[in-house]
Amino acid sequence: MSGEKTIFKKIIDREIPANIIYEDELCLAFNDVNPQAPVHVLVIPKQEIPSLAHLKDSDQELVGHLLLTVGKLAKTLGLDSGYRTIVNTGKEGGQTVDHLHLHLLGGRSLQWPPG
Ligand code: DGP
Repeated sequence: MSGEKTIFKKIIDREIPANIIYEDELCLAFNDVNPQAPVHVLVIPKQEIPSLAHLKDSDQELVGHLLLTVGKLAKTLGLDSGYRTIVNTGKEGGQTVDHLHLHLLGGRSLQWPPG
């Protein structure tokens, strides 16, 4: 990829700080800087993939790993009453950082539909 690093790539490279709660060879999870719920974690691949729309068939295992990681983190964080997982994609989807990320929100009763 060309151009300037995204803020999430800078977090991966430890160029800017983040409250990292989990890391493995494929992904990183850290607290959202602007939490929308008592628990608001972002799970991101270390690989630079701009959005869900950029995923390829060959990313199947990685995507499964990201989703499984969300579920495991939810358990670890004690979200036994439920939680929400969101992937905003593109401008109208509300995506503001061009690095694929899964939001994990919980710790309060969440409303539906979103805005
Ligand atoms: P989205 O709107 O789906 O692209 O969500 C991007 C999220 O990233 C948003 O909830 C705020 C969060 N965010 C943006 N910049 C930073 C940062 O520098 N650090 C952390 N921890 N989160 C950030």
